[in-house]
Amino acid sequence: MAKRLTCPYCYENFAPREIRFRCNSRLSRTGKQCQRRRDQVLDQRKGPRRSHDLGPDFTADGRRPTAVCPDCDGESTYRICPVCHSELPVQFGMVDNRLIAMVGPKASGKTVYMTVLLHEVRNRVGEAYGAALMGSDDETMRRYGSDYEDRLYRDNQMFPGTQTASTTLNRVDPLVFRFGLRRRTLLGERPQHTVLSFFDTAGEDFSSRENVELNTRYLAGADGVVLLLDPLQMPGARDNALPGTPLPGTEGLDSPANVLSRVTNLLLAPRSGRSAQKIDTPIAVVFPKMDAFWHLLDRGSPLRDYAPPRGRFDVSDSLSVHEEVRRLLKDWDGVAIDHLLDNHYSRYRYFGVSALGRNPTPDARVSPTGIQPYRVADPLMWLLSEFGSVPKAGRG
Ligand SMILES: Nc1nc2c(ncn2[C@@H]2O[C@H](COP(=O)(O)OP(=O)(O)OP(=O)(O)O)[C@@H](O)[C@H]2O)c(=O)[nH]1
Ligand SMILES: [Mg+2]
Ligand SMILES: [Zn+2]
Ligand SMILES: [Zn+2]
Repeated sequence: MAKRLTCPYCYENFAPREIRFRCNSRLSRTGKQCQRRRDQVLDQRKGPRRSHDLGPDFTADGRRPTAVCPDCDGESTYRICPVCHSELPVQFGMVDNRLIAMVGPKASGKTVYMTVLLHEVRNRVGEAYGAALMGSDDETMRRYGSDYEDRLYRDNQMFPGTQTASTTLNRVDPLVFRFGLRRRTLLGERPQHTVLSFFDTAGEDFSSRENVELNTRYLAGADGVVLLLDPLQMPGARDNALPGTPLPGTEGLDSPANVLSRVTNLLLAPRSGRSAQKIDTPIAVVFPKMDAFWHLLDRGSPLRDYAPPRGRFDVSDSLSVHEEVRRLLKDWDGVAIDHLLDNHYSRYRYFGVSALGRNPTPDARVSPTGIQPYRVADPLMWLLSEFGSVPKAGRG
C-alpha cells in the first residue's frame, strides 16, 4: 500500500496522488487567465470571513511538484489538501511531516505553554540546536504573532479561555511550522526539515464525551501527543502550592487522571480488537506551573536544575526528571496516572516545566520580573528525538 499523508491542517489522510492544485490565476503563456473566486470548501472550513478570493482548484497528479491548469494552461506549484483545500507546506510529502497534538484540561496552561514553547524554539533553544522554526504559511505567522506572542510578550497579558471546538464550527485551526535542523551526515552538512502542526484546544473539549470526540481525528492522526496535567488540579499538590498561586476552579472539572483515561480511550478506539496492544504513539506527560512547587523540592532535584545546553537531547537528564516526577506523583495522589500510562503506553515520558517561571499577577498579567521559562522545550525535543529528527546524547 502506498504511503498515506496526513494534512497538517485538518488531519485527514489521503494518498499522495490525490493532492490537488490551485491555479495561480496569472496571465498564462497562451494569453489566458483564470478568475479568482471564493473557494466553497475553504469558506466552510474557516468561515467566510477568514477566506478571500483565490484561483480555482483542479485535479492533477499530486505526486508531482507542478501541474498545468486545464482552463488557462498556466503552470502552478500551489498544492492544496484534497479535503480542506489548505495550501500544503513546501515539499509536503517529501519532507518529514509530524503532527503534534497538545491536549489538557481547562486552565491547565496549554495556551501559555504553546506560546512560550514556540517563542523559545524560535530563539534560544533553536540557537542551541542549530535549528530554525518558521511558520509554514502566512496565516500561522499572522495568528501566532497577533493572537499569541504579542499578547503575552508585548502586552504582558494572560489569555482568555480558548474557544471550544463546538462553538467554532467543529474545527480547530492548527499552527503549522517548519522545523529545520542542520545535520552533519556522511554526505556533509545538509538541512533536514520537519513539518510540525500544533493545535491548541479548549480544555472543555476534554471534559465531556461529545466534545472529546471532536478531537478524536486529531489524536488519531497525531504522531506525538503532549498532554498537560496541571498539578494545581491535583488534590495532593494543590494544597501545597506556593502561597499566592492563583488556583484554577475545580467545579465541573475532570481530574487529571480522568482526562488521561479519556485521551487513552480515544487513542485506543481506532484499534479496537487489538486493544491488548499498547499505544505506540509517544506521549509526553507534562506537569506545568512547576514554579509553584520549587520550594518543596530538594536542592539536588533535577527539577531545579537546567537541561544541559548541548544541542542534543540529553537522555540521562530526561530520565532523571522522569523518575523525579514519578516520585512526586505519589505525593500528589497521582499514582493512578502512573498505572494508566504503564498499562497502555509503550512510550511515555514525564516532564516538569514552567512557562512563566513565576506566578502571574492577581490581575492576570505577566509578573513585572518578566517571563522566565524553565525546561519548556524538553517535551518537544524528546518527541523530535523519538521521531529521529533531533540527535540524542547518552543512552536511552
Ligand atoms: N504559576 C504559573 N501559572 C501559570 C503558568 N502557565 C499558566 N499559568 C496560569 O494558568 C492560567 C491558564 O493558562 P492558559 O494557558 O490560558 O490555560 P489553557 O489550558 O489554555 O485554558 P483553556 O483554554 O481554558 O483550556 C494562566 O492564566 C495562569 O494563571 C506558569 O508557568 N506558572
Ligand atoms: Mg487556552
Ligand atoms: Zn487557471
Ligand atoms: Zn486538510
